[in-house]
Amino acid sequence: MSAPSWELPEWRALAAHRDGMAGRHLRELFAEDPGRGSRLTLEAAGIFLDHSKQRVTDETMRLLVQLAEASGLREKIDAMFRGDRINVTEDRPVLHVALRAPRGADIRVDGRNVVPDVHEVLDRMAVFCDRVRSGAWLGHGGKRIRNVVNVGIGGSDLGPAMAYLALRHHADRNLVFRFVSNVDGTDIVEAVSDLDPAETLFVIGSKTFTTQETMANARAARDWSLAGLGGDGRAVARHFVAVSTNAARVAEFGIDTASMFGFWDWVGGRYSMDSAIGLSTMLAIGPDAFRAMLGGFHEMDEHFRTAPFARNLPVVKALLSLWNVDFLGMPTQAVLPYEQYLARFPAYLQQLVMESNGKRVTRDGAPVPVDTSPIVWGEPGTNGQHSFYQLLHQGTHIVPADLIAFVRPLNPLGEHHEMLLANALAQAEALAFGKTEAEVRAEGTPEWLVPHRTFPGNRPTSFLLLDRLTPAALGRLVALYEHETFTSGAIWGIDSFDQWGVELGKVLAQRILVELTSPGDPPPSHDSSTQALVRRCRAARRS
Ligand code: G6Q
Repeated sequence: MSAPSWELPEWRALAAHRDGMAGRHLRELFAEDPGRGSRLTLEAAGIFLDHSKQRVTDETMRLLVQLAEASGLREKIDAMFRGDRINVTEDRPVLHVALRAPRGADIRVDGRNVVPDVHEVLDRMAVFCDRVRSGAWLGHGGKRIRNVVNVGIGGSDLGPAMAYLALRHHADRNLVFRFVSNVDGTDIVEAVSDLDPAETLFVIGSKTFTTQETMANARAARDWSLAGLGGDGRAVARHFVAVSTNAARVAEFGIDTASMFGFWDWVGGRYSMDSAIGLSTMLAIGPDAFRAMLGGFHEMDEHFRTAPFARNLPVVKALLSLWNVDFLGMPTQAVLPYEQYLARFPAYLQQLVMESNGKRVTRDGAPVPVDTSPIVWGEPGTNGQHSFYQLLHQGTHIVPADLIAFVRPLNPLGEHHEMLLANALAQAEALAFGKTEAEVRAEGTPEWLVPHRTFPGNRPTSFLLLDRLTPAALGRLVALYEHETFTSGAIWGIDSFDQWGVELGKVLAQRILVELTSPGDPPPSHDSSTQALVRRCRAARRS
């Protein structure tokens, strides 16, 4: 087994290079090298990446690629695509790439080709979605389905909710979609308050079919549905379908397993929006557009699997992120889509990146002495410009940002799209080059205002430019970030596919639930703060 990345000579070479670059400003780097803006770019699978406004030189990129090579990235990519059990703590393969493999592909888990299974489920999903969309699938009272409510949380919610919004332009407008995730009753109450149970289909999405929040919401949905449909238990079959890997629990809940769409334990929750968990997406955009989205994913998979690292979009993006986090000491990462339909994309990426790489030990359990996942956050532009961009431009923290823009609008309207694009381009320019004191003075600014009106610049951005937000484009974009996340995790030597960090809170919540609802005062079993809060909640609810 190779040494951890931070012990490699390639890591030390990058640290020395960073020290040599200290104090260099993007203004100088661009002035010295006029070709930089067109050279430090990359294009693949319909995505153009301009990383010339990152704080890197050709030498930085060369050293970063050497680190990727020395850290065994090639072997790790091959192991994932081969179906090795790379999720070591859960002893599972990681094969979301099989979800979008073409029919004839051969990807094996324990000797069995899983691609035919994937297509069998996709075909069943297509038949079901066509029936609902055409009105052939009727509700219990004979009405056609007008509303679809996806019930799920985490990976069973963020992907479907993000994708529905992202692809809304391509969706059937005769269907209303709602997404319920939170165990806060408000979520489901508000989601169904204006819906007719006779026209409402629930998609219960849960890989395990045991998640507390989803099961509570699924039960509430069933109660609401049955109450509105005269209490006939047979109505469940017409108004509930399940997406899960757990047929036994689905049957126990009362959903016929004929109305269940399966997936497999080698699909992680946050990597599942292109599995049957995407049933609501397929209901919205139809089977053909869903397959086009899968085609986009697959295109990026193939690029990632085959392109040399220096020309490999996910690898280059991961290396830039590693450079910013571990060498330049910038722990956060903003994602700024200049596309309203991508409003939930930053939230989706928060889970993808931070649940995958928010880890502090290697796959062998040894502490990682360097920073791992960046803290991902963001909002669509131009809204963010009138809010937190102040900090991006003039704050004391430096926040690297991905700006994502599309050349062609989905809703052409006057000059709106040109204004949108102009703003995206202008922000990247302003963040990189800022405005010097001399420039501010030259505008006749009074001396006392000069520091306030100066922009330091040298704030790194990557600019991602795509043509149009189609289903295929969304597939390429999501796969880009999936593989970027994989690459970063591989270089840090961590398990990007488990999520033990969410367990402790779940266990404690179960215990506190009992204490909140027990008739007598519970014995002290917590720290004094938690204990007092439990007592206060109990007292307030009694009064
Ligand atoms: C994702 C995580 C997590 C998971 C949810 C829902 O990678 O595992 O967010 O998706 O906890 O789990 P279920 O789909 O099993 O309900």
